[in-house]
Amino acid sequence: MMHFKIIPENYVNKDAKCAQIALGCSRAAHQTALRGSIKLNPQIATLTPKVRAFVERSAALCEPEHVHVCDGSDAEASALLQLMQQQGTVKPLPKYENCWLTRTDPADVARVESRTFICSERERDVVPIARAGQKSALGNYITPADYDKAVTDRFPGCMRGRTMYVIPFSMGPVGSPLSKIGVEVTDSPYVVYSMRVMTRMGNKVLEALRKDENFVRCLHSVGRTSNPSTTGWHCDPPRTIILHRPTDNEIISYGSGYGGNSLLGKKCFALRLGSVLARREGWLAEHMLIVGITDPKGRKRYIAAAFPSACGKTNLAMMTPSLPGYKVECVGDDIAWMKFDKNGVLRAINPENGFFGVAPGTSEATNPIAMASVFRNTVFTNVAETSEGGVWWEGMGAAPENVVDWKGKPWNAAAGTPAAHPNSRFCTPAQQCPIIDEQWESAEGVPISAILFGGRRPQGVPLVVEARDWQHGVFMGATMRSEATAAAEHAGKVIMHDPFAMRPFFGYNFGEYLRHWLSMPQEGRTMPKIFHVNWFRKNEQGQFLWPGFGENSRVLEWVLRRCDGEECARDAPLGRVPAAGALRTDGLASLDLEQLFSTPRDFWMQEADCIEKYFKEEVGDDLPNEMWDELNKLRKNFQQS
Ligand code: OXD
Ligand code: MN
Repeated sequence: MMHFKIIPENYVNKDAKCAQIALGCSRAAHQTALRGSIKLNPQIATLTPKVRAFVERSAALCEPEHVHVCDGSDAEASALLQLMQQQGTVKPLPKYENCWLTRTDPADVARVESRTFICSERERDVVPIARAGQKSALGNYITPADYDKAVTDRFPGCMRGRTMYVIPFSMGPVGSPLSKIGVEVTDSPYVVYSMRVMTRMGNKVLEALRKDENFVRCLHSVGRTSNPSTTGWHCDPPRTIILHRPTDNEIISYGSGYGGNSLLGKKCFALRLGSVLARREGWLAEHMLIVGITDPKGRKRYIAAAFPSACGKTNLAMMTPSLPGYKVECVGDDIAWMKFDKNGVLRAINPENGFFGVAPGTSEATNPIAMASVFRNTVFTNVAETSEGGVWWEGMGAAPENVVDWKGKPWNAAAGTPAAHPNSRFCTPAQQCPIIDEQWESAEGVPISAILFGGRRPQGVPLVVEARDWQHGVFMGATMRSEATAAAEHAGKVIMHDPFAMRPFFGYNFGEYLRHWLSMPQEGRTMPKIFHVNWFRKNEQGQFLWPGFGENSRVLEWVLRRCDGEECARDAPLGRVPAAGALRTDGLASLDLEQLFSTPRDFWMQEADCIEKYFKEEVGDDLPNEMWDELNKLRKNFQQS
């Protein structure tokens, strides 16, 4: 048994024996938990009473051998790396500076949506009425009794022989009025190391907790495997579960060490709990990137954009614009917390501190900025390894010789299996992105001029459409659909409904979420314009009709001109589209603008039927009437066209 070096082994906190268990654990489990003593590091004494109580309860439940409160220091990060190397969870990538490779258990490679639940007293708090008692695509409900049982069935003694790390973390710059604090306890050093990249964590957060004791409690364990994998990666896939109890500000996750299942600040806190907090407090927690765009006149505007996973969010967030004189700077690539300020301006922060980006498809051609960001201080997970101690993935360029695949086996390209897992990731500090925006850590957030919704739609959906008004924009968000992604456990390329790109991330009833969005326009507020974009339309031969990537700056240019009130749009059945000649296409060869903007009537009548079915089957009486009004307008516009 390996002991984490920076914890004195003889440090025993007798107080831990008096700990009470309030994590849904039964009395019997409580008794078991009190066997033996737990070694706590001296920092525990510096915790605020609420944090300390949470840590002690968690320790009593999980029975770790040690408890270590993370300070976020470089020394701690080095000790973690040393430990993970000894355990075989990471290996160095000598080709780069401070880069590491992790291979997970092949059964633990993506978010597990089917095992992700939200708990509340009433099912309707979580799931729209139409799905009461059934499985819903818009939220998995769990009763308080089942929630407690899930915890008692899994957690007692689950950290025996391991260290429990306590990670105080801030989502958003420490001290910003838009930020929130969490404390994650976990038995995974990989999670601690990744949380250090993805959030602000350590002593400065403990300091902030002294001023405001409120925090979200996050309990995570990789669980106990009966069949430990050869990679040193612990997990318990058959019993994996991810639980949220918004009323108690609590997240509990068991059995997976991967990404959104275990880095609890990201999807669990910033989106699922975040959306509940946002509704309660009158703001928006969204699955959106944030970028700043400076035009040739030097005017800078910020936009937020929601795309489902694996639709090129990171690429757009780090775009190299092809239009001369334009500059794009990145505030965030995945999540936006947005609130109207006292002047009625919608302001956004990126609550994260790093990029947990999908590696495959990232290259000098598609995202040179990501390529310039990720080869320092990065943990790569499930990518392929080269013989020089570098990494490789599909879409990066020509495959070097002697590649070892993500499972650690020599890769044979001819066998047809991917070298890197399609959901393999880089976990990189945002600070090192060469185009990180100078305002990215601004406490008040950046002002948002436009909101984009989009998806991967090979057919029927035009390049860009502007919503006629806010309500129409909300309808655009509500009716978003996209091809399925490798970021979760779905198979195949089906077109899935993914409203607001939030389908797996709603913390409460989607009908109420829509009402919350509809309530945003208020006196004195300047509402951002809303647009729907689709970079992924194909022709009958299956080729993309739009070049995408840096050329998307042409669409952003039109969007910003519209934000300035320029008359460069015409009315179309779906909303406003660029007037003839308004979209800058100079220098783009063989563009079929007619196909790119065509809206075949049959396609849209069918789409309207799909939307109606979806609204009825998934939302029912919880759907705000405004959405039915918009659907009627959509049908009417096509009937008249
Ligand atoms: C992500 C996702 O990992 O959306 O960002 O799945
Ligand atoms: Mn995401």
